[in-house]
Amino acid sequence: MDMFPYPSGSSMHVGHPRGYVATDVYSRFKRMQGFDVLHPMGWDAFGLPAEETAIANNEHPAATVARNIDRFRAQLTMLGLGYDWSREINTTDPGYYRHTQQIFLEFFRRGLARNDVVAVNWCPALGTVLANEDIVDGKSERGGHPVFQTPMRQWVLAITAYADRLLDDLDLLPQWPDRVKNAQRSWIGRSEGHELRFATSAQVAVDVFTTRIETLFGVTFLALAPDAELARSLKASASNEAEADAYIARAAQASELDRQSASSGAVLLGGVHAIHPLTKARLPVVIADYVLASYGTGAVMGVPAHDERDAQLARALDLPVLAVLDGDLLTNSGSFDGQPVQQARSGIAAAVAATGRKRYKIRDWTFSRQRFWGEPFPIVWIAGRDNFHAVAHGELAQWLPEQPISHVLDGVEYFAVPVLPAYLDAMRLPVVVAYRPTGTLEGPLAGIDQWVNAFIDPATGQVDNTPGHAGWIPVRRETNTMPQWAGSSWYWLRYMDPDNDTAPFSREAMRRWGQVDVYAGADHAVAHLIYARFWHKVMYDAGMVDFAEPFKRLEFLGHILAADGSKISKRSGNSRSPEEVVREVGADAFRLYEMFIGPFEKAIPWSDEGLTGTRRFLERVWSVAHRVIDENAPASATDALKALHRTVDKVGDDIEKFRFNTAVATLMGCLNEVQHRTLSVSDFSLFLLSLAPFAPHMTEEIWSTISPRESIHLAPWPQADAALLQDELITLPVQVNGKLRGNVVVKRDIPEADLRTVSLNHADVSTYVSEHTLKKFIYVPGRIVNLVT
Ligand code: ANZ
Repeated sequence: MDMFPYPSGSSMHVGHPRGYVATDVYSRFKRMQGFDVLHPMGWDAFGLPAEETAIANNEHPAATVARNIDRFRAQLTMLGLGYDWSREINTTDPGYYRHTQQIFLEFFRRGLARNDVVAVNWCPALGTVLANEDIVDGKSERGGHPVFQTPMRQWVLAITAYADRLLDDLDLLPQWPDRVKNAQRSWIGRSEGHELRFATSAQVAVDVFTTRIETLFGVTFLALAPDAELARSLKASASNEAEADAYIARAAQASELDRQSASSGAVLLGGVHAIHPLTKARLPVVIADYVLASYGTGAVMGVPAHDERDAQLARALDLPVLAVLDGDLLTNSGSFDGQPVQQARSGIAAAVAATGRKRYKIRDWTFSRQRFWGEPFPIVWIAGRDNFHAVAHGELAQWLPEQPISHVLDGVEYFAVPVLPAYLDAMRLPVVVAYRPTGTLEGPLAGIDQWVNAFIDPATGQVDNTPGHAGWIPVRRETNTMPQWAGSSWYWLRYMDPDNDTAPFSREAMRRWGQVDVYAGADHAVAHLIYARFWHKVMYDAGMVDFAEPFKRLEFLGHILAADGSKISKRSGNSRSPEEVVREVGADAFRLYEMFIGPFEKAIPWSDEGLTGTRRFLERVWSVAHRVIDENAPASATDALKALHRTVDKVGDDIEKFRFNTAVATLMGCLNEVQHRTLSVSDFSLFLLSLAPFAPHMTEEIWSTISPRESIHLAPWPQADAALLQDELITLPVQVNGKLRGNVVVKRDIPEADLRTVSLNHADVSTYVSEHTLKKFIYVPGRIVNLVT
């Protein structure tokens, strides 16, 4: 499976298809090996870019998207990418997103979807709230507009409830690159520490979270986040409340990211102090913007001797610094002096009755957007508790969370009512062209009356626009939409059962295909992978899937760059269209070039010369093939035969490992070796079969002469003859302490770790040395193995 594209622009440039060609080669290879291969493609088409293009063109985003998809699909088809188009999906198709809505209802009923008033990243220029990952250096990632923190009612998904599993289950993924797993680990950011309480002079206790409780005797102040509730209550007791208010207001202007990189200092609360739980010393209390309200308890015990940010603050406000660690031992710490850190940690925690706590960097996921072009939430709001109780029964009650969700508007309490799966047609986006961001905190749907106003049948839960049905109760549709991440958080499952209109996918289809065996795409995908894994685990808990992780193996590709090493982009004018390239050299040469250009995971600049090279290679394949067919020799020269078998072996191995560039190099080397030799048609077929996944059109054309009844792409992948690979095997004498004890026969390029195991396990060697007694393993490559006990 490819990470499906985002058809926002009108077409692709030559860099885009690299990953698609790779998965195509891989799936053709797997199909030849006899696997039943599902290689699908679809479109991730909700979101800001499509909406903005539509607004600029003054048309409905569905029209923009349809046009872009047609162009993208034509381009992919032109390259001979063997997708099963009968399984094509489009996240903006109502037949798809009704299931996204239905899966959201699983979050809702499990209490994993909240409705909170939270400080959100409000971007006036885009007219929307952005997720933290949509912001770079305090500006919107798209367009670089300023972003402000504003409180707002939002849908929030409780991803933190899954933080431990998202972290621990990374161990179930040996076929993921380590750096990706590490990126996920640091995003989740679990730290283990303690929470402890400080009394204050102001009748309010301050709880702090620390990962370094052994430094407790070094605490010289407490620091509170400006936007934490605690700061508000404590500053009210301060002698300089006005100054504190001004500081809090100033801090609110900056985003969290700004605050961490460029702190605007701190303010000392006059006349307020905290009490050290052991020394009973009076500690100053400050409000400081490097403390985040959303992490830990929103309060920090300041240890300037051992923490850099605390040290900066102590310097700025001229607060004392007290060192309590000397290397690994405690000092200035009363009865704990001289203890090592580990021991002091548990001792001090016990002395102050601190609770062990795990904390996470990851936040609950602000899941609503104030845009038009997204999945509407399958939620309507009903006024008053009586009305809510009138609908909350039967099937509808099964979709309600334990705690009802409500909010108050103009003095009326509104309750969130799920729209049942059977009635989700009522939650399709309206077909209006004239919508715009409202410029207020609310999205465009809030300005469309026929969207907002509806009725619900208390008997069945059906939602409809028509007034006048007896007994139906007026409701207001939710006007927020889901973020772009929603549609891509479950799409692999939809490919397995794309036409199912009663459920997102059937259990049989899910069991038949199971996990995605290989997932390939760009490596900016940390957020996508976390969200997808989260949704998958919720579906797992809901009994919808029976495997805990969605993607078994992950392969990241490097981008193709412009000739000067810069990023290919339409704006910089350095992009070539795939159409142009295909017209010049053909789709096969283009595919072969994208695979040959360099290691799959490395970013590589495009080169027209390289392209000409692969084109010439294919021309030689063509003429050698026709010479061989015309000559129709009964047998091949022995050395040529060996070269062919080695090639099949190596190319298969390389494709399996996503080493496409060395596979192509092997094919090129092989052609050089055999092109002037006598070759039988059936032996040369080995070459054609191993080239077929890379150059599907030309090999098929040649194959039609050799084997007119069968497609080369359905022919079995050839098995290399082990006897002909013989001279790849070498015999190595194995010595133990300088005495010859046996010989091992191994592949010439055997990894040393394997050679070590093979040598130790040799029957005549193992009597003299074992894993335990082995001191030294010495390998003189190609000559001898020496084991020293
Ligand atoms: C005392 C201390 C002494 C700390 C020391 C560190 C070093 P990680 O590892 O990232 O979880 N902290 C706690 N809550 C915070 C908040 N809301 N905003 C900013 N900083 C906060 O970091 C945990 C440490 O970060 C905690 O341990 C606390 O400072 C600070 F030599 O407590 B420490």
